[in-house]
Amino acid sequence: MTRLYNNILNAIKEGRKQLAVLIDPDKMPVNSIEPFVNKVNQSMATHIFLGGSELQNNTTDTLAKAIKNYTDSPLILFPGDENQLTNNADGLLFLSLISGRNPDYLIGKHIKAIPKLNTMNLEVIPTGYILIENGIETAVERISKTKPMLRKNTELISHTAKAGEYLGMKLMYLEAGSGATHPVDSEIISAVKSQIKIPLIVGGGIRSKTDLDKAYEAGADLVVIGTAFEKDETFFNQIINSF
Ligand code: 1GP
Repeated sequence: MTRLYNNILNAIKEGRKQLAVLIDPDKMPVNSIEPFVNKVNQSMATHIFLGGSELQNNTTDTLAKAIKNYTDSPLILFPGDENQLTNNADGLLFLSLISGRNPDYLIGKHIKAIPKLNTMNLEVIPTGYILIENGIETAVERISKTKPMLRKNTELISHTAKAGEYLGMKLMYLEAGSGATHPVDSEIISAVKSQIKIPLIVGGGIRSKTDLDKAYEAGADLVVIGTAFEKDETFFNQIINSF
């Protein structure tokens, strides 16, 4: 079952840039889903991602069900741990935090997820996850207890991505962290893009149409934006019919 992944590859082949709107379950009340998802539907967004590094109240399952009522866009889980898995989504980014050396986030939590995943029908997409320094400590750094890669270490970052590709990962995700003050630099995106053949996702701290275009121009195939939509839903107006 590789429908979601093939659609990502096809979009790249056809020169279509992709955008995922990230919904953090802790910040999205269920009764706000309908108006929010309607805005997503009218925008250039191609995917909805659902998840957070650490959830206070686990409403992922209820939210996933509600989201699917209002959209045909693919809903992909972006979970901090196995408790956020639900069969009400279409797919799962099976993230391995390859910028860090915490075994729990490289393989440990993945093993714990298997009993649940075996009962589900999600399209599981192996994804290399690389955390890049952004100026402030983000939730991923705090919770995973790993240090982000330094921005100046462009070569090491691109070698890490290449190693992930050789290990069989199907997507590579450059992450500055949710709410980052400094999105991933264009130089880093370009350097990684020139090393790998798999699709490149970029997220963290992207707050304007200019930031978005910069990430695409540097080589991002799919950009993820969460905070900018949470803080100001009028941001959707900037990206309506952007293609
Ligand atoms: C976080 O990359 C995503 O994992 C999105 O980040 O919330 O800063 O848009 P923002």
